[in-house]
This record gives sequence, structure tokens and C-alpha cells, in this order.
Amino acid sequence: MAVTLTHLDDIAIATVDNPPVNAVNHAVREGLLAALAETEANPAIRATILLCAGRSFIAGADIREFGQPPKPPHLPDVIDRMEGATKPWLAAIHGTALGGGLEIALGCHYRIAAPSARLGLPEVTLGLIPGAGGTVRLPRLIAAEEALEMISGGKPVTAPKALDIGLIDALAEGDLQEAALDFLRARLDAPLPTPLRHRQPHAPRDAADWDKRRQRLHARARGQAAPLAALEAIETALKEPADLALARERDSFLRLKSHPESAALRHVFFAERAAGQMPRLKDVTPGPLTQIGVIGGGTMGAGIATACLLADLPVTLIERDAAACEAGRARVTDSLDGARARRLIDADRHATLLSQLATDTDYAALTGADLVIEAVFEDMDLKHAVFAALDAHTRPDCILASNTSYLDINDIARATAQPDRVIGLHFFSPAHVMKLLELIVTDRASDRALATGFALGKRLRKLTVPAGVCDGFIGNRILSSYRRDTDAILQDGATPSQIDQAMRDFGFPMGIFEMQDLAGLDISWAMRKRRAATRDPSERYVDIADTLCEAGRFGRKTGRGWYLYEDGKTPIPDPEVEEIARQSAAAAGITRRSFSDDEIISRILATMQREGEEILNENIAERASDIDVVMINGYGFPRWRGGPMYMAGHRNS
Ligand code: 3H9
Repeated sequence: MAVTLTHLDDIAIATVDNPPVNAVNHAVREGLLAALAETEANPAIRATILLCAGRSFIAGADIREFGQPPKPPHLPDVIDRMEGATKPWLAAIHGTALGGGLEIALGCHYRIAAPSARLGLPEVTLGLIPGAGGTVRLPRLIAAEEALEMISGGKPVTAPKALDIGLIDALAEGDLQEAALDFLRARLDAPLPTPLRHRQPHAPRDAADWDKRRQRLHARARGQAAPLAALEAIETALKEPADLALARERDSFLRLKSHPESAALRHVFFAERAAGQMPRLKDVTPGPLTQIGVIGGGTMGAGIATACLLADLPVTLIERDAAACEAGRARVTDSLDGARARRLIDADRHATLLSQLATDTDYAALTGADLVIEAVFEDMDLKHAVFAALDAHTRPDCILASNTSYLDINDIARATAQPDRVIGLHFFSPAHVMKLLELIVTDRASDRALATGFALGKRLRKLTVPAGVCDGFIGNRILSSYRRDTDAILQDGATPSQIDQAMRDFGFPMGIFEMQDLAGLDISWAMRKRRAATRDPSERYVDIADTLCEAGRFGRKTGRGWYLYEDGKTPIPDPEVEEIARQSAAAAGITRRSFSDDEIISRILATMQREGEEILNENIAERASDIDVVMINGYGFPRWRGGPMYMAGHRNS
């Protein structure tokens, strides 16, 4: 039974029990209708509490049903019946009330929530708008601006904020059911609150401010349909009678549900949940995670240390001398300052977290560490020395991880007596901000080592994607291949700004040349030089980037790279770069031609997909959707397009 009805004297309790997150499927809709029929018909019942079993209130409509034709009873009809009930319903919320779950709560006459609960309408993140009255009822309950923020942004609010903006009637301290009973008993003789659909919407407070919000939304949408459809639905709800607005909302929801954007975003939703799963680890217990070691306090090491501290993991940072220790501590402090500026932590927590950071120059300080992450300069001899030292000073059950981006971790592991405890943890910069983590599965890694790596990823709230050992793993390998291709397109006749613009129009936040200028061109130049001797002579090699570096054009930090930067941040196309490209083409005997934006994007996509297929064939990635997760969360591939492999026809299995 997805919904059961029990009684406590004259108050009924309808409990939804549909693990894991009480998503509303056909059985829940039917169960709610049956509960409504019984509570309305039974004269002994004066009010009903809607509660959920397990870890959460209703987290939304069941997304798995979206691929099938809608089956009655439909959620909007269930909510209409609830709203029209002659006896009050109270939604008692814990965990998350999301999407259709919050819409059900809006159909109730009262809402209370545990202080830790979160409430939201995240449909836009699935390429949808609320489809069961959310856009119509919410602005009839809370300010239009708050409603716009919640629906078009899709971010949930905390229960205290929900109380603040009038979304809930009370916070429920202590036992939720007891609090709900007390709340209802105090109101049993009060008149029923006016259902939200019969209330007047809250007009925007200031027309000019509303206009600014609209413009911001248009700019942020960058070609996506759902955020703009959300805006349109809310504006209809503010202007039109509720019945008309509800009908339009439903039409728009159904249209978006069958739009490719929503199908792609649903693919990503399930892809991200599948990513952390490696069948061989199903029954493996990870090692403990109470003390983390980080080797190297540079940008990456400090970012990794910050990420661990923010997850309440004490860190010992090892550097070569006292000055480097201090510099590492200063970088961590800076990152924590940033977290404080973004209000993620307050002053007290900042101080507590910093007190959990120890620095040392002696590897002996790592004897208590459960897992150590090396983040030193990308040099194999140096890595060997670090891992030999780790082997000598850490407990035999301590997991040793390298953050290398390009070096062979199997080779690094050979510096230890126990290569089975060596894995790769490839963080993305800034490591305490970026969601993605590639977990590199070395040839001899034990299941326990891998499970501990996944456990760390989970603790850091990262999307942890397993990848085999190869040059660049999943993400950098694909990036290298399409970077080589964009250099070739450039030599063949396009310009950096045309290629970047085509990528932005496709949905990337920035183009590949702007991105390289931001990161700096010197590191990949050094790598190209290191690899020159082993390069495949039959492969096309474009020397434009090398010529730029030889001229000292290393990107933004030198004021010149693929572009000119007069103010240090705005890229200006540079005729000198175009001349270098022309000369490079002439030297290679290439007759330059023009490219359409479509051709540029098709070529970049085809290259990504070809490399992705090779990665799959070599078993570097567990599944095609993992490649999508990496490209979306680490390389700016537009989420709403589903990822390169999804676009090539790979679907979640
Ligand atoms: C909607 O409501 C439309 C309405 O307006 C109109 C209708 C007419 N459906 O994330 P987790 C599964 S649109 C089906 O790992 P967490 C998930 O796949 C919906 N399944 O846990 C996973 O399964 P598995 C609006 C769902 O604690 C398991 O639950 N709602 C759904 O990190 C655990 O999930 C949303 O967009 C679902 N709705 O986070 C909310 N939700 O174990 C989407 C979850 O087999 N959900 N599952 O891999 C979330 O944001 C998070 O899952 C949540 C829990 C915060 C709830």
C-alpha cells in the first residue's frame, strides 16, 4: 500500500510510503484519492495529517513514469480534490518536499516542516515547469519575486526561510507527528483557510525590478526552454484567473515533457546517480575516513585540503619547508574566506575548520592518516619519491591517492611495496568547488582502496566517476582530442573568436580558446615539448599554439594569448594571431576556407564522440553515461543537451 490511513481520535493520518523518496507514482495518486474519499465520507474524522514514511516527504512526481503516457488519476486532479476537501489537510514535511511533493503541500490547507527540511520546485532542472498547480498556487501564497526565484531557479529553500517567506505556517520542533497533531487540534474549530486557487496573487512589488529579473532570466536561459516557460507561466498566473492559468500551466508542462531538452536532462539526472556505482564494489566495506593527508600545498593541494575540511575531515598538509607550509595554509585560509564570503560558513565555523588543518614537513606526521592525496608537481621522479616516502611512513591500510592529471598511476604505484592501495583521485580546480571527481582505477587497486575512494567522494559531495588508467583519463583525454581538432579548424580557416562563439551558442559557458587563455597556455606547451619525441608522426600536428607560446603569449596572465586582454579579462580578437594561423596554414600547404558555426560544432561533437567510443571500447569508462557526466560537470558541456554520448544515441540502460 503506497498510502495508508490510520486514526488518532478524530484526526486521520495519511502516510505515504513509497521508498526511497516517496515519489508520486500512479499508486500514490490512487492512494491519496482513496484517503480523500474516506476522510470526507467518515463523519468521525475532522482533519487529516499528510505524513511520509522514511527519509523524506514527497520528492516529486516519479520521473521514471515520464517516458510513459499519463495514466489517471492525474496529479493536478488529486490536488484539486484535496484543496476542495471540506475538512482540513495538513502537510507535515521532513526531508525534502520537491516538485509535485510541494504542489501537494500547496493543495493542503496548512503546512508545517521540520527545521532541517527543504522545500522547492526544481522542475526547471529537468527541463520542465511545475505541472500540478505550482506556478499558480505559489504566487498566491508568497511574494511574486520569491515565487519567480523558486520556480525559475529551481533551488530549494530551507524550512526557516520557508517560514520567513510564508511558504509554511510553522516550524515543527521535536516529533513531527506530535507537532502536527498539536497544530491541527488548535485549529479544529477555526474556519477552513481559503484554498490558494481562490486567493488573489501577490503582484510584483516593483515593476522595474520585475523587469530586471525577467531580463536576467532571459540572459541566464541561454537557449533553454524551461526557465522562460516558467516565467511565462508565473506571469499568466499573476494576470489571469486561476482556472485559466492552471490549464495553461498543464499544457506547457505536457509540451515540455515531450521536448528533447527534458529528455536530455532526465538522462543526466539518472546518469549522475548511476555514475558512483561500480558493480564489483557492491558488497565491499570502505576503510575509515577520520584523518586525511595531503601532499603539496599548491593550488590543487590547498583546494583538496579545503574540500576535506569543509566535509569535517581533519587534514595534515605536507610541504617541503616551513615557508611552503605557510603558503599552503594561506591558500587554504583564502579558500575558506571565499566560502565565508559566499555565506557557506560563518566566522565560528571558519575558525573551527582552520583549527583542523595541521602542516608539517615530515611524512611521519601521516602515521594516523586513513587516506593521503598527493598533489605535487607533475614529474614522475618526484611522484616516485613521494610515494616511496608515503609507503615508508603510513599505516599499511592507509589508501594512497595521486591527483595526477596526465601521468601513469600504475607506474607511480610501482614506487610502493603495496600497489594495491594506490588509486587516483583526479580533482578539478577549484577542488573545493567543482562537483566532479574522477576515481582512477589502477591495475592492481584493491576493492577496499576503490570503495574508500568512492566513500571520500561521497563525503565531499562530489560526483565520483570511475575511470581506467590512460593518458588524460576520461575528461582530459576528450578535451585533448577536441583541442587538437579546434587547432586544425583554426589552421583550416576559422578564427578563435568564431570557434568560441559557436561553442557558446551551443551552450558552453566559454569557448575552448578563452578557456585556454584563462588556464594559461604554458603548462600544455611544456607537456607538448616533453612528448614531442614520442608523438605519432602520421598524426596531424598544428603548431599555432607553440608559436604563440614562443612569443610569450601565455594567456590572460601575460595580457596576450589566443586573444588580447587590455583590461586583463575581456578577450579581444588579435589580427596577429590570425596572421600566425595564416602562416601556419601556408607552411603546411593548406588552402584556408570558411566554416559555418554548424560545421564547427558538428566537428567538435564528432571528435568528442569518437574519442568517447574509444574510451568505452578500451573499458576506461564503466558506461557511456559516465562520459556525459564528466563532460557536463568538468568541461562545461551544456547539461540540457544531455552530453556528447547521449547525443550520439547512447541512452541510460
Ligand atoms: C515533478 O514533480 C513534476 C510535477 O510538477 C508535476 C507532475 C504532474 N522520481 O538523489 P538520490 C530516486 S518533477 C523517481 O541518490 P539523495 C533516484 O533515482 C520531479 N526517482 O538521493 C535514486 O534512485 P537509485 C521534481 C527518484 O538523498 C533514489 O531516488 N522533483 C526521484 O542524494 C535516491 O536519490 C525532483 O526533481 C523522482 N522524483 O537526494 C527531485 N527522486 O537509488 C529529484 C529521486 O535507484 N530528486 N529518485 O539510484 C532529488 O533531487 C534527489 O533525489 C533528492 C534525494 C533530493 C530527493
